[in-house]
Amino acid sequence: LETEVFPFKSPDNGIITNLPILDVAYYPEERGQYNFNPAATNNILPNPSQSWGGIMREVQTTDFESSNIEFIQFWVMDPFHDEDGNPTHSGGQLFFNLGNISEDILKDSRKSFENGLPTSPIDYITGANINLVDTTIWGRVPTVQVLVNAFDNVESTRPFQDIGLDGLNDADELVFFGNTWGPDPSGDNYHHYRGSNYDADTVNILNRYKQFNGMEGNSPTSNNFGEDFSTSATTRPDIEDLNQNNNLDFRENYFQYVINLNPNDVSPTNVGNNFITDVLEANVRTRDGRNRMVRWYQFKIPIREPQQVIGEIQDFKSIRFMRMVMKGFSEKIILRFARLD
Ligand SMILES: [Ca+2]
Ligand SMILES: [Ca+2]
Ligand SMILES: [Ca+2]
Ligand SMILES: [Ca+2]
Repeated sequence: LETEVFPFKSPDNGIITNLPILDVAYYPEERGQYNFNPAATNNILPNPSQSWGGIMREVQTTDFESSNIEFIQFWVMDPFHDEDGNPTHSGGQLFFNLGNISEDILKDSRKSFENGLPTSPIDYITGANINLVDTTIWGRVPTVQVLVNAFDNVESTRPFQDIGLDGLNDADELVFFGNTWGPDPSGDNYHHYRGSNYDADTVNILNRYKQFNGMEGNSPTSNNFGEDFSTSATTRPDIEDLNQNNNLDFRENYFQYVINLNPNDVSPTNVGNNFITDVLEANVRTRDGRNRMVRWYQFKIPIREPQQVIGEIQDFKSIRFMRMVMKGFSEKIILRFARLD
């Protein structure tokens, strides 16, 4: 609830609001989508502290100078709190990148976009559709130009297009990458967080979201839901063009900011360091009727004082993307963000 983090804020119009929250769960031991690290066995990575995980998005107001944007500011629920966190967590680092960030997720300088893929099978024997795709180390990319960011209108074609950035369905992934990676070699298969099979197996809430960011099968049409509710995550094709300017941007010029996330650096005695500007403790009543202490930290990063400048970027006039990366963790960590501005 909003009042947990902002106890003195009077609710707008007397309505008690649920605070918009972004939960980020990072599993450094697990192979993510399109990670073909040869050291992985059964999808588990041997040196988790060398892994990284990140999310990026486009920035709508790109000129930070004329719009006077000075801080990245957010609240995080204490991930190391002894009541529900891990006080002996070995920790890691949280990076923020602001600037030009590559959209070329499958790094090959080619733009992957599901809606450019053929709407019927590719057959190398008959030659059907083979001129519509090029082969890359990651799979297939369209050779055609498509300017409308939408799937083909005919519903029956969806299974040929909604197959992820690799341009391969599971069967083709097996042909491409062999059978050492399991039944989903690219690791890109989607599953809605609700599902009869999840219910039957009483899968917990975190595991229910593990495949929700999958890009293969995340846009089923209603005849393919397989449940009596919509299992679609998005009606939009997955595409290596986040800001939708019809361009694959693969420059990496950005400002970098680093926060240390470990039980020593994120503690009530460290306010004033590590970009922590405030700490808040609140007793909340949980749904099962217990009283529980919840601690939130406020972080405020002055964007004019980056720790590092990567590539060529001089000013804050064209900040087109923001990326958040977690690195250096050897065990799972869950970050609950409130008001990430
Ligand atoms: Ca690419
Ligand atoms: Ca795929
Ligand atoms: Ca797959
Ligand atoms: Ca998709």
